[in-house]
Amino acid sequence: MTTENLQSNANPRPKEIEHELDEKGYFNRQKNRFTTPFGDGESKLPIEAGRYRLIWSKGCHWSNRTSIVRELLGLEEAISVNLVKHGEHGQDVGWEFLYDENGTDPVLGVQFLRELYTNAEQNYEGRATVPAVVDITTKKVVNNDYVWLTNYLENEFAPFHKPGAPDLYPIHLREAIDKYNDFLFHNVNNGVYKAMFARSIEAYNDAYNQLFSALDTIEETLDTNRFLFGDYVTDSDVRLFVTLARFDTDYFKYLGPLRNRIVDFKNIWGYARDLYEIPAFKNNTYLRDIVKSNGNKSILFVDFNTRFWDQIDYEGLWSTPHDRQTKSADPEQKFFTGQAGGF
Ligand SMILES: N[C@@H](CCC(=O)N[C@@H](CS)C(=O)NCC(=O)O)C(=O)O
Repeated sequence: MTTENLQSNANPRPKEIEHELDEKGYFNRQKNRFTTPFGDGESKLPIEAGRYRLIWSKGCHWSNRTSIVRELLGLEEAISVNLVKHGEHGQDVGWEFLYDENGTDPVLGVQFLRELYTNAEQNYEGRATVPAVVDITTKKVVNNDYVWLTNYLENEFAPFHKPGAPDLYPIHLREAIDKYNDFLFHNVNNGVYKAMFARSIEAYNDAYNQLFSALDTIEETLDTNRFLFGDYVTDSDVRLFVTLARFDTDYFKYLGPLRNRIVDFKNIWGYARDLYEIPAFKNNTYLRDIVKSNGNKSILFVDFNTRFWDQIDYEGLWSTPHDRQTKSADPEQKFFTGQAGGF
């Protein structure tokens, strides 16, 4: 795409460092703008197969969790997807449909994710983020509420689940899963960003300590549990996995000197590989894209990823055997489908 062409419908992207830092240098994430829930009733988004399109990006764990759950539940026919990425034109204009012919989403007919946000709200001023669920009939973003999106797919979209789909959000565990997800959000999922975006050493230290303390707690849980809630994968495991997949591959570059890597946590690392074996996790985890190498190798001081991304077999590493099944009373099954004895 030429710069001229780009400028005609692109808008500058609002910057986190201008809008999402408090006076003490702590990162405060913007609120999700489109939070209308899916479900029955006038004030909700109707549940219909083929009506919605999920926009996500390979590097973004907030959106990756939704793409994994969509495939785990067999919702590929009911909810279509497309990927966005950033252009290499040096302009900060946010997500573009660059995987598509002419850089245009074939269903929605737009080049920039931002267009779908402004279709929904003409003066939308926030960052146009993924995940974004777009109503194909109106070409408007209708939900970007990454907090609850996977839960909508698990509950409200149940009529479209494949036969034998896993129950990732069993009724009797919902309260506990919600609570755990909140812990994961503050300490791990957003915890990494609080450390990476902190602009005062005080804010950084707080976030860093919180993050590693949470990882220590998780390591302990996974010493006895195969997955966070025992023998079967739940929504919380998806949320933890997507951050783990980015830790030693990408986040380490911005986190500063690491106390330890994910591969140094015996239980967490085995657990991450156990999940990676599941096709829906593997198919939606683009390790090489996460590693991202966009630097220049020909100068002396080059970042680790740029030097080595083509020499490290990330997929091989993530596929090394583990013995996590020994921690389960139902070692052959990773999912509760409602058919087994109980959760
Ligand atoms: N919707 C949330 C979280 C989702 C999010 O931050 N997604 C990132 C990618 S991981 C994104 O789309 N960023 C685009 C941008 O900042 O322009 C937010 O507003 O902070």
